[in-house]
Amino acid sequence: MEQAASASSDAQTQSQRKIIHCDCDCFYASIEMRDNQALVGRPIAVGGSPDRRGVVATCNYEAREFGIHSAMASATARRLCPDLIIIRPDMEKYRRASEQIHTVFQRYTDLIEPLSLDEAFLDVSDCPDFGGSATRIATAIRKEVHELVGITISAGIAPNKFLAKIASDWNKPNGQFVVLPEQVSEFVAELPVKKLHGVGKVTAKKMQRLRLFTCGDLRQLSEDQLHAHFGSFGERLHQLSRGIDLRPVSTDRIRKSVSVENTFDADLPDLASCKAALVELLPKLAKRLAKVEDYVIKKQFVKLKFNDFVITTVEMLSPETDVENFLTLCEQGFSRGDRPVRLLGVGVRVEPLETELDHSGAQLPLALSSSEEQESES
Ligand code: DCP
Ligand code: MG
Repeated sequence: MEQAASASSDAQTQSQRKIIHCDCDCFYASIEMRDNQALVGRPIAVGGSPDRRGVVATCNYEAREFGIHSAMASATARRLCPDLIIIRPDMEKYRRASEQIHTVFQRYTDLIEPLSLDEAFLDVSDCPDFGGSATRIATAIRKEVHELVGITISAGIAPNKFLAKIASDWNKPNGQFVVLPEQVSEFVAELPVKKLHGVGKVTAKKMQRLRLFTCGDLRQLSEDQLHAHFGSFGERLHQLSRGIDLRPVSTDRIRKSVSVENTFDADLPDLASCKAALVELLPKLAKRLAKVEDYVIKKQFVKLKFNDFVITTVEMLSPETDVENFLTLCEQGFSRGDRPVRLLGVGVRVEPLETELDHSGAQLPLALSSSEEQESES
């Protein structure tokens, strides 16, 4: 057994990190149950119609008892559970819930790596709240998400992403699980190889033939032996089977836009008042942009929510935050509703600097695009 010897400098580095993996419970289904209490306690799925060869995007835990799961044909799901209620997805609603959940995350850290609408890694190593206890931070996040969004979320707390992700599944739904640095070796030893990222059906079969069932079994092999069996993946297996994962929480993917917005106590009655309010928002936007490193601006946009909650966003390609452009966008947005405005936002779409260097010097044509959506506030 050589695993104890692997308290290498790598393992020591990672033991100082505190990573939380948050994952909402049956996300789309939870949102639908939140919005229609009559669905609570009954088996429901969100997905396409069985008559149109639709598939299940997700289902609640009641439906899971019948063997229904994501990606299953809706027709099969209905056969397994004739009482199954199938609801059409409302992506806009799920996106809005996801944004709200992120506002909770942002209270604790800027280091957030979203994996999907309902899932993210948070690095809370430097968060001073609750005396720096990641366990208590996770509890607070789960409570706040429940209060703000009305759904439950599970969390895994560990010294790295690999373990945090596994841990968030351990006490699902509406639970959390902690792997303390000193528990890593024991926790991973018992873990089935199938739980390792990158071990699919084929690799799992091969491992079974080699009588490698758990990470503890993998640890019996040297790095060279793992390399001989699994090629370049061998090195990763050597690390993962010891609970080592040095991948940082990467925020790159979230930096898609920077914006500020304001909901006004009294609706802005006309275009002139919108323009005046917009100009007042610009210093705030500049302040927020000053905190973002290594980005280039790709677009400017203006968002308006009218007094009937219809939202419209107007954007244009632009490499800067030009005031005249914002005012033009505001005019265009306002003309789509021509009625009082309750919320106004200004922002820019950004990309990391490296992307820009790839095509530096390219002239950006001026173009306009837009989107309009109906918001049903609850
Ligand atoms: N989703 C989808 N198609 C899939 C898998 C998922 O459309 N094949 C959608 C619906 C889910 C959401 O993504 O609600 C999140 O996916 P998860 O894998 O986290 O599953 P759930 O949140 O639904 O359930 P769990 O409680 O297991 O996390
Ligand atoms: Mg989920």
